[in-house]
Amino acid sequence: MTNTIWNRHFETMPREQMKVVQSERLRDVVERVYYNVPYYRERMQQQGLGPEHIKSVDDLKLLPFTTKNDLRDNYPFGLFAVPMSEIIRLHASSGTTGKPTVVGYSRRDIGVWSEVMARTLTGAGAGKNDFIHISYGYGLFTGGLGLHYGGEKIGASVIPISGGNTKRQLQLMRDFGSTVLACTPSYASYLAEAIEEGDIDRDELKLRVGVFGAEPWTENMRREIEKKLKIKAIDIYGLSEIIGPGVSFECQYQCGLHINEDHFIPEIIDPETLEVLPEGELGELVFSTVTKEGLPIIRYRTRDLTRLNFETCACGRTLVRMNKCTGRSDDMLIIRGVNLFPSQIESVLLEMDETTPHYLLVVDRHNNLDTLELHVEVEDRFYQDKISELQTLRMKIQNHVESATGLSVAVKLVEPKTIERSEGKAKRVIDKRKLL
Ligand code: DLL
Repeated sequence: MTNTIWNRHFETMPREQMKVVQSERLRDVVERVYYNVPYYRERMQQQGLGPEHIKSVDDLKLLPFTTKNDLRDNYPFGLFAVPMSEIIRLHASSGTTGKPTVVGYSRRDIGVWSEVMARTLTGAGAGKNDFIHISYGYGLFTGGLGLHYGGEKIGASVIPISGGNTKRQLQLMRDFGSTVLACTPSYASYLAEAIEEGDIDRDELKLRVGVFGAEPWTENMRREIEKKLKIKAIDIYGLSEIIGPGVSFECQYQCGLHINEDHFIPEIIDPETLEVLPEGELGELVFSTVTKEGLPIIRYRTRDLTRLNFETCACGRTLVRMNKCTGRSDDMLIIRGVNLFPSQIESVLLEMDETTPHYLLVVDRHNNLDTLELHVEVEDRFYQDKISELQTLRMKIQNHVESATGLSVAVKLVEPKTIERSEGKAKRVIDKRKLL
């Protein structure tokens, strides 16, 4: 039988002992951020806190939160805790407006990332005899390289194909005999459809498991993918600010995602009151990284909504499990695996004087691929212009939005005052995607 636990010591550690490990590591990281990151030192001093006040994980609740905005305000490297000479990798993800969130890794951080990804892939049932077809994007996005390092660590044969060109993906999947597919769940559905309609038969492929994440997906979608692709579909979760993929992963039992809590300590808070909620309640997930060197982060508000389960799993792991994430406490959208805040669109429009800041985003899903349409009101004076000028303006908005967000978008210009005004919170998004 294949070994499905990569690091038995930490993954099956008695909970009391885990608390000791976490407390020791927490004391260490608090000291590191206090002395090396002025931002954290100031925040702690404002609260009258010093490293000596944090003795165990029970004191976590005393520490200040960190948000995406804090990262943006310290753009690009202001929260790094080691000199740049120690940073060997940078990644980035979308910020709420123009600036991305930048994350940096020391050599040891890359080692931790490989370790947690090795646990993830092993938990999914992958091993050194597998061929891992990685269709997550390579580049500033953490998906491709995260899976890549984990795949190499477990000794599998890694195929860094990245995204795009579905026909070629399927051809190579068949020719190389890929057994593990790593991509977003929506791309997995798309591939399943392409197989149904294309020249390659499912039975020519050796796929047996998929590791899917980077966006929310439902149990129905899982069943659909499992049926069509004839594989086991495993949910994997993570975020750039914490490390990338590798924060938590499902095991063969598919009953919650095990958090690598010897590295990332979770809490669940009420997003309104910011109070820590009792065990098992639904709320916003918060993480503190306790081993990261480059960008250690304290009480990071993920905005993802879920609940925690501390019971030992049938697989033997004692690592706390989080439920599948299905919602967020902010307005971030995930479109084709790319994170998008409506405010990013707004800031593009505000920079252009031909448009008004009234817009509407329409998100939909066709053939299992997300589509994005942007309706923009143009200034009155422009609406009187010739069609060709409106066409030029449309292309200009499209180019600006695409280069700011990295997403292709269909722009539709609408007459002034046609987008519904709201007295309360403006309705900027219509999300028609039915998560199957
Ligand atoms: O999406 C990292 C990743 C790559 C995870 C590949 C899994 C696989 P970001 O681009 O920073 O990082 O986006 C993080 O994506 O806060 C969630 O809202 C969402 N997300 C990630 N995984 C899942 C999942 C990567 N399994 C944001 N289910 C997170 C639901 C997910 N949402």
